[in-house]
Amino acid sequence: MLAGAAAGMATPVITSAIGGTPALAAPLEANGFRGRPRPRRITLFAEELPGDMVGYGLAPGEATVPGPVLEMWEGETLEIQLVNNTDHRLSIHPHGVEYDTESDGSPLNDSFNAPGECRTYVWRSRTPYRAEDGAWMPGSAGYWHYHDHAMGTDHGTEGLTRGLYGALVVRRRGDILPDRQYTIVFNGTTINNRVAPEAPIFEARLGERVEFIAISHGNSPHTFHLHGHRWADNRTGMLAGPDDPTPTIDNKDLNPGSSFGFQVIAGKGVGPGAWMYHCHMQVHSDDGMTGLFLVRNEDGSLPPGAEEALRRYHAHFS
Ligand SMILES: [Cu+2]
Repeated sequence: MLAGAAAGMATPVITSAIGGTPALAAPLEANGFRGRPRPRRITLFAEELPGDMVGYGLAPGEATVPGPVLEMWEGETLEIQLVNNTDHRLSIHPHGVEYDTESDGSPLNDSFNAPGECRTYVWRSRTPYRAEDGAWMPGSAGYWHYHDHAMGTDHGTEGLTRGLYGALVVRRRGDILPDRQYTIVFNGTTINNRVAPEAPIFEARLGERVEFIAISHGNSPHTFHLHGHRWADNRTGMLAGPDDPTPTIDNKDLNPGSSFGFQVIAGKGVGPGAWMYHCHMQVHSDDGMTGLFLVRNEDGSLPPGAEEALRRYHAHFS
């Protein structure tokens, strides 16, 4: 049985049975948000995992690679208490949000967790604002990511190699929330530290809104390609209207430290089926940087040909 977890529209809290990207929503409205939100506090646990991996998790024993999707609404502040349950120095370092040097997560700024230590990191975000000279400055909204910056080297090279990374989504008020959400990290020549036929199989039902967050780490350039689907090359992956000149793409450069995200309507115009996603550098895809986006029928059943495609995926790379 390959069924992923069901998910509602009201909240982006989603856990995938395959791929391991539990999400953390930021329900500001439920907290009585009135323009200036109180800091929201979460606790993350860094733990050793089988296969020489290390992951972040929202509870002891729940660490995954990638770690949970952390979400903020623009304007919100997130206080992260990181518990280091390993014997290694490690940290958490975000992209895209604002933080003081004490929350940098780098040994350079003496900002990390010693083995067994608990440490709080504070991330701030902001809405677009007008500078004193009148120019508009960007807000924090975007598909970002976080990662270790201290294990092994001063750049966290061992931590990154072993899986200490995850997605950070900062949403603008009014952004459309997905039915399902998946993190894809091209790390070295792996996908989420796995290669085909063990690379993640992400699932959805025909017509569901699916959000992909793509991130890269390591020493190689990559190109991310998704079969049968396309998106607008901007912050959200969506157009503002029929005349929006944003290019439409289905393939995008993904270099170390980069990230982007987009939403698609699963199977829209192409139908259900086993759709590949992969790195488009041939030597990488041939070596197993290939996974599947399995779009089921609306009732959850598999469409004709999907079983065979799944078998071929497993046979081809094993
Ligand atoms: Cu590649």
